[in-house]
Amino acid sequence: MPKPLNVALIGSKFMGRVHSNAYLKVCKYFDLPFDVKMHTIAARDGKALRPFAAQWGWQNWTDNWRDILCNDDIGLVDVSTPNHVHAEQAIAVLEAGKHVACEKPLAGTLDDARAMRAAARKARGRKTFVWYNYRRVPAVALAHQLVKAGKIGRIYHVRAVYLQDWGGPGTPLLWRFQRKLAGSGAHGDLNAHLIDMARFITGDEFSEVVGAVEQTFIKERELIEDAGGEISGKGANRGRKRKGKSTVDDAVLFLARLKQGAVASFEATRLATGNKNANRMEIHGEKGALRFDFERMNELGFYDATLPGKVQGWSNINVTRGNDGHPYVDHWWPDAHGLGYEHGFINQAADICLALAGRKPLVCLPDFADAYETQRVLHAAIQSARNHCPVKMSQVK
Ligand code: SOE
Repeated sequence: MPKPLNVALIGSKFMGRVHSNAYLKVCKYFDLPFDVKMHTIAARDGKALRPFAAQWGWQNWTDNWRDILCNDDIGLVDVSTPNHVHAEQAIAVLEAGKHVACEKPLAGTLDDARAMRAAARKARGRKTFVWYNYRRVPAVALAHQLVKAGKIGRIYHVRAVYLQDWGGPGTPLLWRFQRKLAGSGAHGDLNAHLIDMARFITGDEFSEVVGAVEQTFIKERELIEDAGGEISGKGANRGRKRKGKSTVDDAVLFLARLKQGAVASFEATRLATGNKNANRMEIHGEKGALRFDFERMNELGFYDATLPGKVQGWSNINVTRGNDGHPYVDHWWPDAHGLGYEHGFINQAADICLALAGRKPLVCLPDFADAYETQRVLHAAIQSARNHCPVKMSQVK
């Protein structure tokens, strides 16, 4: 019988629900070295905690996350709170001798991220993870495997966009629009994913941000009672129209160079009208190309330029076939039954369990040091936008 892994989760909003679902399901679909126990949920809103715990099957609940630190039964703590508390909570967890899995981005600022990396280095034997969930969408994991196998050869271009449109004038002043809570807007929220995915799929690192533009289109937003609310802006005071200043970007676009010579473009926006969650990437190489769109997440476009010209063309791989070795899908459904957003998180919960048991996850898991590299690029892009100049990564410590 696998030994129990008692998990505590801090945060009960959107990611709190997604991660609760992952811990609830992971042992049902993966044969793991641990029996994952949903030990404690912690969140500020004490009133909502009891029903949340009952709904998801958390054994205990507390409105003081620090209660978790002194509970020796808890082995892994999941930090799924707004960006400005990632450092305080993750560092306290590491200092309490526990493993930590933190939501992305690592932090709202490079300074916070650096402190988290330092704490991880000091915390001997404690493992750290960051929920860059798109690495475990089977099509993205397959893209990583194909590039690693040399199927597209030398990479010339990475072209990445993350287009959403929920950030219009009617969206209230959520925490995500307040720099002191989020650090940045669409940039740290969405370009963070694109940078991580580009690093993960290409296996390359950034050498320079050549130029960037940062734009806040909507300068003021309606104040609401529950600023911690998520995208839907639940709790908006429809009656009162008091407004507050948005202090983050609605969109950031930047151009970059990768160390092995590729040139890359990135675009993150919450105002791409008509696009709901279009996390799209195209990678063009000497021997072929790949393209992915999360809104068609079970498919991967592959162009094999080594075939005879007359038969070259984009193939659309339906990445749902476990018998063909498509990543993760053998734990799920038969061919072409498809996976959803939540499965990437369940796949990551499984890989975290494997890593905690000293076993190799199916594809590499980002720890705090890895995620710090993504945070450096986020920082460099903002520096480039604000100073209207290129920023070499060697300048960003
Ligand atoms: C909002 O932009 C959001 O929920 C992001 O925070 C997630 O990381 C992304 O996966 C979906 O959109």
